Amino acid sequence: MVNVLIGCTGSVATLKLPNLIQEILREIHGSKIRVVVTEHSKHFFDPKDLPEEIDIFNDKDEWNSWQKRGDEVLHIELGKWADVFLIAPLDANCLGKLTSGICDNLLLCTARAWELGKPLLFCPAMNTKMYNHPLTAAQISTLKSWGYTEIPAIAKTLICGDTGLGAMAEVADIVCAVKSVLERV
Ligand code: PCO
Repeated sequence: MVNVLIGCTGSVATLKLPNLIQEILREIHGSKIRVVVTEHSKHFFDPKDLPEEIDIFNDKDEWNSWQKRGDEVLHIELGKWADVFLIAPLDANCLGKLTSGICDNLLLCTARAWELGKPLLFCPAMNTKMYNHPLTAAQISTLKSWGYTEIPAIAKTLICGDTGLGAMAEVADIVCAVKSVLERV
């Protein structure tokens, strides 16, 4: 049994979420999945395309679930629940926020409170021009210095028509990376 928390950010690569979930459920036996989304990521998928049993958490859930002292704090509970945190895709905005400790949404709060002893994998995805900015490599290496695992972006023709680095890794390669990290735990 392994609890996989998927984090989705506002990159168009969130389009791949239904496929990513399907492949994790198929390839990682006994996996349970929860999804934590940013507001912008919601633009790129329809919850109806995900298996019914999968819970999707957003910023409103964080605030609605806490009413009084003693209530659970959602970003802490999600971190406790998860054996592995897979942020796929990680867009340029959340990459920058994550490296500097900004946690102004549920996904980033969950990451900020993540226990470094547990695996966190991230899949950068952004336009090539953003990807090529020196900030990207510097920020990715900061995340790696904390022990996080990069599943590197690949080169292809992006949704906007530009060709180059910045596309999210293929779903099969993401699932392979999660499996191999879990084997080492
Ligand atoms: C924005 N960004 C992107 C980001 C990353 N793109 C991708 C691929 C998908 C289709 O193969 C969306 C997965 O293009 O990861 O395109 C402006 S161009």
